Amino acid sequence: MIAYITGATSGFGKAIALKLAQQKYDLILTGRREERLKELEKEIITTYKRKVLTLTYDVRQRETTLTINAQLPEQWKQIDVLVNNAGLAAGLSPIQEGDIDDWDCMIDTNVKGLLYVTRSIAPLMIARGKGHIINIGSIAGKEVYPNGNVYCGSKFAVDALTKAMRIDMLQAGIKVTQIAPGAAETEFSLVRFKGDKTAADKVYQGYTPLSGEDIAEVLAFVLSLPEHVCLNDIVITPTAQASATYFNRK
Ligand code: NDP
Ligand code: 8X3
Repeated sequence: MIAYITGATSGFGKAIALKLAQQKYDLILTGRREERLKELEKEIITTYKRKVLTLTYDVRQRETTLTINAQLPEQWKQIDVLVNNAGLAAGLSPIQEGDIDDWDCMIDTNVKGLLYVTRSIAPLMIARGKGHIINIGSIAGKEVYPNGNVYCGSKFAVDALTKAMRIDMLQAGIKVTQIAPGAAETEFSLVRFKGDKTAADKVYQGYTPLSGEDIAEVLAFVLSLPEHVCLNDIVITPTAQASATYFNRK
């Protein structure tokens, strides 16, 4: 079994890679930070004895993404699972004050990047008549919150595209699932606040947030189900979170 995971250099993607390695998947792992991909490759080979192919690229680069995936070695083309995880939030400000570069970055990564990867990999699954695409959406793709505007819009797009993929690939036998997490402590907030650790830490104060391992656990459960069962959409929050903005902080 082969799983292809985008954004495996940290957070959810890394935790999912380790969990699926433990479950005997060989892995195609992508991200922009090559050194981290190489470290993870070493860890997986040493600990779990699985095969790993690392691909260092930026999902925003259309030609690079399409070319790298078109040139996958023959033995790596039988992809059973695609996890569209690479993504980010950049900034948190009202739309009338938003940084347009941040908007482009989020839309290019979370929406267009996800589409480029899916467009590359889905035909390989369809040719085999099986495969499972798991998109990492967000509670921000279910509810809009103050200053979340473009990030929320990009994740609403993931929500819609997940439904569209399930419809378009139904006759080909492809499963499509969205996992939509709430607050999870990864590098997400550090990236959103551009390295401001104090602002990032504040997001997770007073309650226990989700971890990458929590998401990996749920994803592994999704993959454990029988061939005729497809979990379509999973919203997962910390116990202390009831909506995008309502928390029980101590
Ligand atoms: P992290 O910042 O820890 O991980 C993000 C991953 O995405 C990294 O591996 C990063 O790799 C990769 N990535 C970002 N931009 C690009 C790009 N242009 N090209 C290729 N890879 C890229 O955050 P999370 O693990 O939390 O985020 C993973 C996903 O989960 C995202 O889609 C995020 O929106 C979503 N999410 C996060 C939540 C949270 O609270 N943490 C909640 C709900 C959803 P690299 O920098 O090496 O390229
Ligand atoms: C990340 C969760 O609520 O910060 O997608 O947008 S949230």
